[in-house]
Amino acid sequence: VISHSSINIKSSLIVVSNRLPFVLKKDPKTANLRRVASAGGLVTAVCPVVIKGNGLWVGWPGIHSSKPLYDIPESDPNDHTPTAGLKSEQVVCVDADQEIFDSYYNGCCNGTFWPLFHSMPGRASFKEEHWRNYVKVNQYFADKTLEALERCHKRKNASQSVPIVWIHDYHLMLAANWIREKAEDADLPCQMAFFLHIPFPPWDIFRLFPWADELLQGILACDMVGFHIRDYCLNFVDCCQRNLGCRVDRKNLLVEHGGRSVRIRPLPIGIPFDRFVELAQGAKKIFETKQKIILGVDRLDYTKGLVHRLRAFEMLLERHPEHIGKVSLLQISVPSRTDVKEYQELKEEMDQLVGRINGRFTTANWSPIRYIFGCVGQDELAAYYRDADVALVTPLRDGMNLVAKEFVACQINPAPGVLIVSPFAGAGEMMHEALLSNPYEIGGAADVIHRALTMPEDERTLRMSRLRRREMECDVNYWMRSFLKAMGSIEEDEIGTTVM
Ligand code: GDG
Repeated sequence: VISHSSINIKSSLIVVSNRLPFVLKKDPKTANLRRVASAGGLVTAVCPVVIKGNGLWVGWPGIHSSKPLYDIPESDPNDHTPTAGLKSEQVVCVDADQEIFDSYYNGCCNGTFWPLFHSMPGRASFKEEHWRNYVKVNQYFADKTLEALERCHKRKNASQSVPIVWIHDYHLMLAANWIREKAEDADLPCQMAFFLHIPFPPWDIFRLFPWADELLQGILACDMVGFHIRDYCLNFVDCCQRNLGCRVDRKNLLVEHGGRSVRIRPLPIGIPFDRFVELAQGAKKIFETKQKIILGVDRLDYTKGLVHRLRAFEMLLERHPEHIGKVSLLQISVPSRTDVKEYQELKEEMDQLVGRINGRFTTANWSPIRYIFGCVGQDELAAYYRDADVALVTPLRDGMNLVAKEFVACQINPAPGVLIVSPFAGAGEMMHEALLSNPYEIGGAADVIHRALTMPEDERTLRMSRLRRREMECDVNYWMRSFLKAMGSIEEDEIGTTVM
């Protein structure tokens, strides 16, 4: 468990995200609800700060209920995840009619914003009904956040600064609008921030969205807006200037809107580095082979460049046949959005391609591709990260990509492997010692894999030690502290130093 004891938070934090940090499941026998915690890096870093500052978390609990959900169960005594300390009174559930929620979530969030913001407008649908339901659900979230803010003000002590409302991701780009309006009317002062986990696209893509201005106004209702990297910040600033005619300051990343100056900040997310190191130290060895392993770990999503990756690996075996029988690609593809047609089609395409490549190259004692369609446990994942010779992180577009960071954290062996990363992932922007590979250029990607497989050990060691040092220092707690500092909620000297 990561300790935040060093952070002196001046205000309570209200986190607003589509999902709560746990889901509620109904016990089939008793019909009672119980919590099932999620243990992602975000939750690990943010939850302790919410708990410590006596803050709240507003979100959807993963089930629709006919009655409003006020009685949130306390956590299970065996739950040792960071959400366990979150008391039921620190949780505010948002719910909506299932049809409205589906239209908001599958229609607008995943059918429009996900492809559009990943610069794939051809895959985006623009339906007015989905947009109307997106507006509605964002209003529900705003109402519930107001409830949370009221609770926070009631128990706020005199020494605390005003609460911080921190809204997450593309599901909730409008909510701040109504939160600001209603909080002002109800005299419930707060500071508001928004963080986008996916890329913010260039203006020429963004403006395809018919209600683009409303989105910008929604985000600009916040006092501070964070993106992973500076490019996304600049895209956003550009859109504010060109769509809304705002006055902007590109150097200092400021946007004037509604008589306020909104701060735009690059806040690259990190991972719980120490936890991954521990996992890697404790994980059992899984590979029993002397063959080299190239590893891919992704949700099965069209943004992750999986088809391109398999083609590049096939090209490697064509161009450099010396690797045949000596190198395997282990691809773990986690099922995602499986009820959506495009994702089903992608699965079909992957199944066929894996079958074709394996059919073409397999010998009696070796297969080129090992393909897992499913989720593996974190221990197992850490063992793969630790023992792989090459990691292929080659999305067509990706906000950051945590897999690249988790791989380097787990590379604790004296003779480390090589990270290959796409320049179109936020991670590609910061992890300078990785090999860059353009996923669209299949032949070039094959050559980069060959270079990684034949790289001398001293070069691998140098590159990996620098990569690891950066991720260790700029971990997810560093991200959390940078956010609080940007909100003026902790002192400068609590941030520590950085290596970029
Ligand atoms: C969004 C943005 C941004 C994967 N397979 C297994 C497994 N995983 C875990 C990894 C990693 C996470 O899933 C995937 O994170 P990514 O960052 O790669 O991707 P998104 O889910 O698309 O996340 C992204 C992120 O938000 C944070 O801001 O970096 O750009 O798209 O943590 O470890 N975990 C387990 N088994 C698996 O098989 N246990």
